[in-house]
Amino acid sequence: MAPSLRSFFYLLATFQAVTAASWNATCTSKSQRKAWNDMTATEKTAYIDAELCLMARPAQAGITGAQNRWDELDWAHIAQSNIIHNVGAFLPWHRYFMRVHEYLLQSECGYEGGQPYWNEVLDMDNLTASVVFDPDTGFGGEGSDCVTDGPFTNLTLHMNSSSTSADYCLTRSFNSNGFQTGAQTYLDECFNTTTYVDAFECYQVNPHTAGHSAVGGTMLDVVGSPGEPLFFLHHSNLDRLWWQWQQANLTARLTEMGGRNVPLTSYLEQNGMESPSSSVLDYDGDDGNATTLNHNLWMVGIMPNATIREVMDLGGDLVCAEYV
Ligand SMILES: *[C@@H]1O[C@H](CO)[C@@H](O)[C@H](O)[C@H]1NC(C)=O
Ligand SMILES: *[C@@H]1O[C@H](CO)[C@@H](O)[C@H](O)[C@H]1NC(C)=O
Ligand SMILES: *[C@@H]1O[C@H](CO)[C@@H](O)[C@H](O)[C@H]1NC(C)=O
Ligand SMILES: *[C@@H]1O[C@H](CO)[C@@H](O)[C@H](O)[C@H]1NC(C)=O
Ligand SMILES: *[C@@H]1O[C@H](CO)[C@@H](O)[C@H](O)[C@H]1NC(C)=O
Ligand SMILES: *[C@@H]1O[C@H](CO)[C@@H](O)[C@H](O)[C@H]1NC(C)=O
Ligand SMILES: *[C@@H]1O[C@H](CO)[C@@H](O)[C@H](O)[C@H]1NC(C)=O
Ligand SMILES: *[C@@H]1O[C@H](CO)[C@@H](O)[C@H](O)[C@H]1NC(C)=O
Ligand SMILES: [Cu+2]
Repeated sequence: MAPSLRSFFYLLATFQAVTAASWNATCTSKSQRKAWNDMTATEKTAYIDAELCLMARPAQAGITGAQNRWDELDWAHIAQSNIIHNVGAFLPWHRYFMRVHEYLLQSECGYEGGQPYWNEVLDMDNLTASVVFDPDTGFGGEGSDCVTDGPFTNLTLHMNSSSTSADYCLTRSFNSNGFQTGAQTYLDECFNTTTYVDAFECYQVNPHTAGHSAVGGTMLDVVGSPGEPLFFLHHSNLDRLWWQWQQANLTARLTEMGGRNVPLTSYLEQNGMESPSSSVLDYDGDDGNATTLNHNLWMVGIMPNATIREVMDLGGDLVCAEYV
């Protein structure tokens, strides 16, 4: 090979080595998503540092009031909480949200790993002893006014259900009892379901609620919980559970979607949510009242709209990840 050509390939290889981030291109190198308890101290530090980087980076999506990338991610969830929960798109929307978060870490904050997950079932016996709450290598512990130790001490959030210029601290209040619906018997029950509709309802009600209740505080806010960094570890774990369910009959479940596309009135009332507006419903991509593979997944302009079809395969071009 001519020297110039060789150095060209050398440069290309170097470039690829430091450029972990790839968006929606042919999936050749999947993000390795590890359990927090399996990560080295160096890997944990890299992830936490990248989270702090997102919180320090200027807003870019043109969302009124957003002061940084963290606020924008929070807003993507807040603005749509009445259309991404209690519906078929619950699991796919949150899968896409995990991917967008992971991609921002990789593309804007130099993070080279994959999105970690919290393997919650391992911590059922002793929530407070979980490695995720370690103040030095994890996310820190409780705080009823503000979290008081760890990297997110006094973390200030700016988005809530009624304002994009709020100013409040991240809080946590552990609840071991509330965590118990994440136990193995509940996971087995969900894994055992045969239709997507039964699966999503099951995963949402028990394993999903478990992590939100367990951490408490901001995490318990059905609207603004992504202000809590542990949200992304919890929802990646939930996504992993859905993927396990899909893998149990992959040929069928790579395309199996369904369920209502507007939450039950009782759910909206219970959570003090307004009915979704026609500006969202008119562009949902579905023909009727059921969630389809054509359903539109919106990220408030942080990244392009996707369809549910694009996120069904965890190892497909858009998500390009695997749980290890
Ligand atoms: C849980 O772990 C904490 C910290 O390691 C310990 O102090 C506590 O006694 C444990 N609780 C139970 C019920 O084992
Ligand atoms: C967090 O805020 C409290 C109250 O304002 C303050 O006393 C404390 O020093 C702050 N901690 C850090 C690490 O900034
Ligand atoms: C949201 O923040 C605004 C502005 O600080 C405040 O007035 C409002 O009470 C907050 N809403 C909720 C639901 O916390
Ligand atoms: C799984 O489903 C089968 C058939 O419906 C039932 O007999 C079994 O008890 C279920 N197992 C679990 C763990 O839910
Ligand atoms: C996979 O799902 C399809 C469609 O529901 C079904 O016909 C088939 O029996 C399933 N295969 C297994 C191994 O469960
Ligand atoms: C959609 O509406 C039809 C007619 O009211 C009903 O039979 C069907 O169950 C609904 N589908 C969903 C997913 O809610
Ligand atoms: C993306 O989805 C949003 C929400 O439904 C919609 O308002 C917007 O027009 C879509 N953008 C594009 C480029 O299709
Ligand atoms: C991913 O790429 C495909 C093919 O170019 C395109 O149709 C699709 O809109 C892209 N999706 C996202 C979310 O970027
Ligand atoms: Cu959510």
